[in-house]
Amino acid sequence: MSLIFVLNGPNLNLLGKRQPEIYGRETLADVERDCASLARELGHEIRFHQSNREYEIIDWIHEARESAAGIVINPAAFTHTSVAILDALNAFEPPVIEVHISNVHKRESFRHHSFVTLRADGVIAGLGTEGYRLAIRRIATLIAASAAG
Ligand code: CA2
Repeated sequence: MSLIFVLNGPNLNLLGKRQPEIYGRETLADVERDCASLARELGHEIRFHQSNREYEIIDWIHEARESAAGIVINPAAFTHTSVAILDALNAFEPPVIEVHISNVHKRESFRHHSFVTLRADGVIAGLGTEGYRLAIRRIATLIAASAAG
């Protein structure tokens, strides 16, 4: 059994409560529940966090260095601004999958650039909250591949 960190950036605590036309109707608690149950099915465990503060996300990435076999991250608006989150992820060796609920490429041009993409092993955008579950599946595949050598 491996531990997968699922990290969420600013304002994602509002998921399901505002702008359902962009982000859907599922709340972050729904996403956490679904990710936990899928991870369990795949023989893994998740640690799920959300913060509106950049340093907390960085601290969780540092914590993941000690204990996690992969990170699923939706850095939200920090995606487009944070060299600090990129630097923290660059110090984390196992797989990283970047998730965006909306299709950032169909939106304003400032959302087209991601610092995190420079480190991510894969990027999922525009598949709604299902993207989180797909990212967990991918991390599980990569964990199995690395265990098989
Ligand atoms: O599509 C995504 O998942 C984003 O990472 C979401 C961020 C946005 O800044 C990125 O460009 C794309 C925004 C998260 C805010 O989430 C809300 C959810 C419901 C209501 C209001 C904000």
